[in-house]
Amino acid sequence: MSALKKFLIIFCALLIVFLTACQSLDIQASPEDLMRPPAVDPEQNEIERVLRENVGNVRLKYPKRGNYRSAFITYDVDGDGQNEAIVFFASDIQDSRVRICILDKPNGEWELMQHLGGEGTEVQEVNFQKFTDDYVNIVVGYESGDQLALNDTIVVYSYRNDSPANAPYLRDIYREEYKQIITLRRQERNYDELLVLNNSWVTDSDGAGMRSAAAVLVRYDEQEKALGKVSECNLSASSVDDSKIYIQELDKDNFLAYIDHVVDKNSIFTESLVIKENSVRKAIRPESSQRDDFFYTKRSAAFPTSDIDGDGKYEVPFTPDKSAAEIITDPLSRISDGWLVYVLWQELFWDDSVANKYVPKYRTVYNEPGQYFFIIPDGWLDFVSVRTSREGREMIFSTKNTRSNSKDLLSVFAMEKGNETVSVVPEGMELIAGTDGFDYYADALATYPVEHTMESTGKVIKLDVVSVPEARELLMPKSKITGP
Ligand SMILES: [Ca+2]
Ligand SMILES: [Ca+2]
Repeated sequence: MSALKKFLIIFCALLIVFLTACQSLDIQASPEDLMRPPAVDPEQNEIERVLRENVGNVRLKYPKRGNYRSAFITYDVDGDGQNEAIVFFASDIQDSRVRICILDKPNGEWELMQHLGGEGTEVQEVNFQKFTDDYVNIVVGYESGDQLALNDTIVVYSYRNDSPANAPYLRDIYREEYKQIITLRRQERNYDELLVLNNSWVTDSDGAGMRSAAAVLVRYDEQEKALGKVSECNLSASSVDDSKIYIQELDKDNFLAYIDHVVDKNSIFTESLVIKENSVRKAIRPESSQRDDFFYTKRSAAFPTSDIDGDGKYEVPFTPDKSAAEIITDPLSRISDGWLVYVLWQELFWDDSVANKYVPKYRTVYNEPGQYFFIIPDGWLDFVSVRTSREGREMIFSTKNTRSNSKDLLSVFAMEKGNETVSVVPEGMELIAGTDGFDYYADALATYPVEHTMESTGKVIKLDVVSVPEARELLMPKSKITGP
């Protein structure tokens, strides 16, 4: 071995030792390092110093949710190209009410400009929105702190610092009771509007009180030169505390809002609203044949409003029970296997008339043990039934003839990953989809159109079969359905 080769071997060996040592130094952090708080922004330190110098040793309040959760929120509210700082605090233990304060740099150094009493005891969320051309507004959701309160409060602030002649000032320009808030931006206007859901207490004609709820459209009014309520619509729910809202663009300037209201811990129903021009109102009108949202959309809480086919429009699921099934004449709704749920996905047909209503889009069978939906092809309606096997995770579709001449058409199967008891893929099945929890398989049990004799008339029809590639399009794992 030459001297050069020896040198190279030793050099490489040393290099490896050196690199390994570097790597392990990188990875190993001492417990002290891990316990050290993250480095604090010096600007935040300065803001905090100025704040405490002016208002004393206060307790800072952090927004509980939303995009801005820092105790020191910096944003260019007045549009002068330089950020202001918004801070929330409570002054002492006795007085837990939140105050909002704004700091700015009028002369290059942070100064506390103003602080105002907020509303309630905690800050839920903070947003910056543009309701007009002029400037950005600060929208703050305050938690009331009162267990018995029906609502919390949203307060909209403006901050102006645009004239040397006037002192900068922060003021509240709008407040509204709220439980849920959604921002709407109409392309035509290019400004924000708010859809506010809140609870209320109404008294009926007998003088009895009952809980109610409403949706309020809040917008800047050009005539009034102020932010205000432009429209209000009573809702069918008695509370919007846990309602979920899904917004869909109807056209460039109008929206549909689907609200999943909680009925009890197991069930929900959907109310649909249209937000058009200066109004918010129910999409399905009282004079419509489908005026009862509850009746047409009540279902298990396991099925939220979703865009199941990803076309940008929401579908509202419905799991009709026996009495509903008699009205929504749908033979599949009588599926009574404990593993399976018949789910009818409806689309809201909206044409701005009283004819607005839900129309069936997909008829599906939901397989609970395998967590998947299977869309029933239109040609199968009335003629096909389904049974389960393999701990409920396999569905076998067959013609509805009497037992002696019933023919199997298709089998779909969900194999749970890592499950020991069902670990062998049934023979002949092909993999068609997969998720973190399951692999999905299908097998076409009939490969050419099947003759089916209708029991009532004796008429013979030819039923289309579903191939494995077609089954791939019809099976939807629940975890892959896009929610809000
Ligand atoms: Ca600014
Ligand atoms: Ca859709």
